Order: sequence, then C-alpha cells, then structure tokens
Amino acid sequence: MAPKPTPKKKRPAASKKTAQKHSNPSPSGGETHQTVADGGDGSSLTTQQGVVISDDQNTLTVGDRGPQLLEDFVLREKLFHFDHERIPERVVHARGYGAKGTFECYDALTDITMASLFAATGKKTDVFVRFSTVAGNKGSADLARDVRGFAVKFYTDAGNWDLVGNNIPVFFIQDAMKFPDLVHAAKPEPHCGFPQAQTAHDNFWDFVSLMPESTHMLMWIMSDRAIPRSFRFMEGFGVHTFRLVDEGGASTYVKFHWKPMGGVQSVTWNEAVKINGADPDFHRRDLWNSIDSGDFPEWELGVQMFDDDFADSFDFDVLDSSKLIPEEQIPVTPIGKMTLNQNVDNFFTETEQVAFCTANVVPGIDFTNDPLLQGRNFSYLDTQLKRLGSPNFTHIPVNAPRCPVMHFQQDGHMSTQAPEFGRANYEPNSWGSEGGPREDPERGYRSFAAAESGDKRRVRAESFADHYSQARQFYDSQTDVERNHIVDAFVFELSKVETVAVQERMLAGLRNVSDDLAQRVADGLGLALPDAADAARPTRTDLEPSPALSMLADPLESFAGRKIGVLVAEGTDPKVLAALRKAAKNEGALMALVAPKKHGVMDSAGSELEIAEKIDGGPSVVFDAIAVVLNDEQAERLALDAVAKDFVSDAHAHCKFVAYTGSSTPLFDAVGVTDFDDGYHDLGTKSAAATFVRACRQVRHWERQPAVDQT
Ligand code: HDE
Repeated sequence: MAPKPTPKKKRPAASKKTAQKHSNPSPSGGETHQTVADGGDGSSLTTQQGVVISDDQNTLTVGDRGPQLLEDFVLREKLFHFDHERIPERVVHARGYGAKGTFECYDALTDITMASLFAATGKKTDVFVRFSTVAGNKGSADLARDVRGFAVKFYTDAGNWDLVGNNIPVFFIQDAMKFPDLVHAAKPEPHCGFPQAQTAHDNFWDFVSLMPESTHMLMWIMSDRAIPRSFRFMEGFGVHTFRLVDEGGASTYVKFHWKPMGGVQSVTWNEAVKINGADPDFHRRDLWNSIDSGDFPEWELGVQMFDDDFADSFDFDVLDSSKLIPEEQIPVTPIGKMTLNQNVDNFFTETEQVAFCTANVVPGIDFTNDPLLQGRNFSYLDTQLKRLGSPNFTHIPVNAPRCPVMHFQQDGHMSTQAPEFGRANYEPNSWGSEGGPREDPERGYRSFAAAESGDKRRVRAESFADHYSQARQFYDSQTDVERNHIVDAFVFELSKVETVAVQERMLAGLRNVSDDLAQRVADGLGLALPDAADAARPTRTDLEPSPALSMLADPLESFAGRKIGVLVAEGTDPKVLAALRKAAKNEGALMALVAPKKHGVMDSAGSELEIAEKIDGGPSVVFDAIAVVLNDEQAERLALDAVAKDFVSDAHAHCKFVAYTGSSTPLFDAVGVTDFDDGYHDLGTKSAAATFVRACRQVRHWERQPAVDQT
C-alpha cells in the first residue's frame, strides 16, 4: 500500500509581532539597540557572508530564558572570528607603530645605482615605516631602554625594497648564529617570566659579559639613544654594509643613514620610568598626533659610500656589524627625503601585518657577505610564514608591491590574486600570447658577480676580533652629560643583577673600554674594580673622537614639534597664555593646558579655559618645557598638592626650561626651588614669552644637572 501522503501543513502567516521584531528589534530586556533607521553610516550590519543581521545584542534562544541554539550562525561566526583575532606577535620588535609616507629622491644617482627609486631628481616613491622596540611584548611600554627598530618598505616601481634598520648603527653580535641566544637572554627569564621589556636582569648581563663583541653596542644602549623622546627625533641606520650596483654591474659599498629633520632628542632615564606610567603609548601617540595635525615628520636618507680600497685600508672590517664607519672619515651624503604624512587606516591590517624582509631588494641594491645580514635574509621570510600563516602574505595590501606582479606561483592559504594567464601556470610553455610572463635578462635582478673562494669552515674572521676600540671611541666622543648618563645606566642595570660574578665580569670588560668608566660604574655599585678582562686585541687609544656619535655635541637647537605644558587653574591670566601661545606657534611648537580639573576652569576674564589634561594625567615628563601661570591664591593651594608639586620639581630635576609668573612662586617654594637659574624665565616682562620659547631651542638646561658623586 502506498504510504499516505503527509498532509501539507499550512504555512503560518508571519505574525505582525514577529515581522516587526525582525525589522526593528525591541529592547525587551532594556538592552541598547542601534538600528539602521537610527543613524550610523546608513549601511546594514551583516555577517561575513553578507547576510544582514537583525539583532546584534541577543543570541537565538528557545524562550526568553531558554537554551541557546547551535544553529545561531550569527553568534557562532562572531565568536569564531573573535577567537582567532590574534596572530603570533613578532618574536622580537613585537611592539611597534607604523605610518605611511613618501620618499623623494634629491638627485639622480644613475652613475652609482640602477635602483629605480634613485633614477631621477624629484622622483617619489611610497613608503610604509614601522618603528619598534625589540625586547618587550606587544603590550609593553614605549619608553623601555632598548634599541628602536626603524624599518622602511619602499614600494618602488621595480619591486619592494625593505631597509630594515635600527636607531643604533651597530649590533650586539657579529654572526646570525648567536641571535636566538641574544634574544633569549634579553627576554624575560624563562623560569619566572619576568622582567618584561628590560635588559636589567641576570640573564642578559650574564650573556653579554661573556660576549665581548657586544661591548660597543652596550655603550649605545646604555646611552640616551635607547630612550628617545619621539620616533620623530631618532636617527636610523641600515647597520650592515650593502652594495649599490650600476647598470654596468659596478658596485659601490654603502651604509644607509636616516637623519631626522627635527633633530635628535632623548629623554632622561628618570623621565622614561615616569612616562611609562603616565603614558605607556607615549611614542605612538606622539607620532599619530603629529601626523594627524599635519606636522609631518621628515628624515633625510643619507649614504656613506666607499670602495674596496677604503674597505681594505679601514681599521675594522666593513662586514662586521658591531663596527661603524665614523662620519668624519666618510661623510654622509644626503640623497633624498622621507615624509610621513598619513596614519594607518587600521592598526592590525597594516602595522601588525606588515612583513619586512631584508632579502627584499631591487635591481641596483645588493648584499655583502656580512654574516649577520646573510642570516637575516633567511630569517625574515621564515618568520613571515609563521606569523601570517601563508606564503601569500604578499597579497595583503600593505605588503603588496605597487608594480606589476606576474608569476606562476599559485594557491596556498588565503590566495586572493588569481593569475590571469588562463591555462599557463608553468614555463616554458608553448601557449604564445596566452603563455604568461617570461624572464627578462635586460630588466631582471642580477646579483653582483662577486668572486668568492675559500674553504668551507665555521670560523670567525680575525678581522672581527677587536671588540673594544670603537666602544672606547664612542665613550670618548660623548659630552660630559652623556657620559654621566651612560655611567648611571650601567650602574642601574647592573644593580638589578643578583650574581656578583656577572657584575664583576662586566666591570672587567668595561676596563678595556675605559678605566674611568669602569671605576665610576664600580663605585656606583659599591664594588672593587677587578682586573681587566683578557682581550682578543688590545684596545686602541689612537682613534679620534667622532662628534657625530654624540647627540649633544652639535644639537639642532630647534623647539619645533616640541610641546610646552602650561599649569593653569581658576583665575589664570589669559593675556599671559595668549603671549605664550603666540610664541609657541611662531616656533612651530605646541602648547597644552594642564589644570586641577578638566572642565569649568575659568580664567581671570571669566572665560572657560580649554584644558588638555587634568594634572594627574599630564605630568611634566610628557612635555619638553613647562610654564606655570597661576594667581596667588591658586599657587598657595597647589603648593599643598603632591601632583602639582611633582609637576614643577620633576621639570626642574629633568633640566627643562621653565616659565613662570611671579604669583606662581609659592608652588616652587614648596618644592625647595628658590634659586631660579638661567633656565627659568619670568613671564612678567614684555616679550618674555618669545624669549622663553627661543631659549627652549636648547631643549635642556643641562647646567642645572648636578654631577652626582657615585661613591
Ligand atoms: Fe631583526 N628580526 N634580526 N634585526 N629586525 C625581526 O622579523 C633577525 C637585526 C629588525 O617592524 C624578525 O618580522 C635575525 C639587526 C627590525 O616588522 C625576525 C637577526 C637589525 C625588525 C628577525 C636580526 C634588525 C626586525 C621578527 C640576526 C638592525 C622589525 C619579526 C641575524 C639592522 C621589523 C619579523 C618590523 C624583526 C630576525 C638582527 C632590525 C625574527 C635572525 C642587526 C627593525 O625575522
């Protein structure tokens, strides 16, 4: 017997109530619904599949308080995506910040290189830059004492060139073989998982004290170079010796330098510690704000160029990344300018996913045999596969070249660019005009034809063996203030080391740099000076100091792009503020008002002042100079306020320039600053504001800094 047909169920008519619920969710539980009818950009929220979502507040349940349904694809997709939002952070340089801009070539360099970005005067090339710290995790604070990464991706019309440099021209190690050890030693200790973003711990100093080749780099990272005021005020260096190659195949050695047009500036260690608490995002905020306000940071790209004769006669091996070539010996020739003029549209898609590879070079730029550079050429490509999960990371817009990309590589995870060659996915093929691209001996990349020979061995070249002479030259090239800071940094870092033998081994190594330095560090630690460590080569004492290695020897003397924090309160005189504002503007500097409260602060003329920061959130460490503009009553009141007192006493201790009104002095009295030195400017006189801002060009009144007796 044929089965009885199941009677067709009558489809229930959508109830008015249900229909209305779908088009306009009602807040039955008091939750917030923002629907397309209420505003937004006019578009409807969808799933990743493009299905419009009616209710983004509630999961699909049976009954108001009932169980959730597995079929709720809206919830499942949302949680699924959220669960996979993170990609592995970079093993090193995890904390970084990116921006976009343009590189402009000054004069055609065709006689030296066929690199197309240097082919014509005024030629412009898009760039993406990422600045970073090395040791800390992605969420660590910006002002860690550390090297800063300075990585630039040039989207040239002949392919992408990545110049993946640092803000320090030398490196800790000479051979890539030691990189994992160096990084393990610097990172949090594996058993306890701390300290974060700091080298001030036993493992780091144990390692470097056993690696004399690190000594030169240690001098740099113990200097204020390792605590820059801003990414905008840092130099950048390609570190390795590269080659520029011309059309005829001739090569010139080159070292790349970035020189900030705004000058080089660092903070002091005490400031760095406090900035990390006040604003852990200090550097990224600074870069974002400066680009956002149209004050575009600029750097000149410069090159030190030399030939084999120089390389052969130079005191050190140009393939040794723990050495530099003093600018006094080979001057830096500016060849172009980079302007960062656009913030990222999205931090993740650009800054997090940008993938730099030292092996990304273009015709006209080539490698040398620097063993560190050669190791990096392997490591970066490998790391991108791990981090971005696919060999197709070049399909991500920030990594994609801006010139034609034609090849037969195909498929793989997240492939988004299908080749357009029909059936041709290999070559040679016989498909004629539908056969896809062909190799191009004329325009194609040809490696510099270096003649190489030698035995296959694991060996460190003898020419790399002098570990101390350039460290000494660096120390000799610093001003007294900078030398004091280097001593303080060694003392601080080594004081965090628990193993006395490590401290002593480091002191023994420092004796090979300078007995003065070693003695002062030993005094600071309260240790006796040990014998000098055995050195592979005696330290040379005949190297001339190089003023270019100092940040303070030849300062730019500009206050443009810097910021004055002005402490104000109820009843502040608006005329003084107006004069300060005008003077700051004329200098290209910024000014921000800091007050005991954010809103409702009225000046003496009865107008409300626009307060940038409540004083707790705007300590003087985040400014380059301060002014205190209070009336008697408020000065007396703030003289009892710990945060206001810190504002002035920190500015004083950090040698900042200070402007004040006479009525503000009770606040200075309260912190024991009764003797105003030349770094203090009374705003009571005519044109005092302009004089003050002009004085700020020196950035610090270092004369105020007492020489601290380490004993
Ligand atoms: Fe790196 N380095 N590095 N490095 N490095 C990385 O690549 C590596 C070295 C530098 O903003 C990693 O994408 C090895 C010197 C910068 O995304 C990794 C060696 C210099 C950045 C890597 C070095 C640098 C990196 C980690 C020794 C200055 C950040 C994540 C042979 C000239 C780029 C990544 C960015 C990042 C390896 C030494 C600069 C693991 C093996 C020397 C600026 O591939």
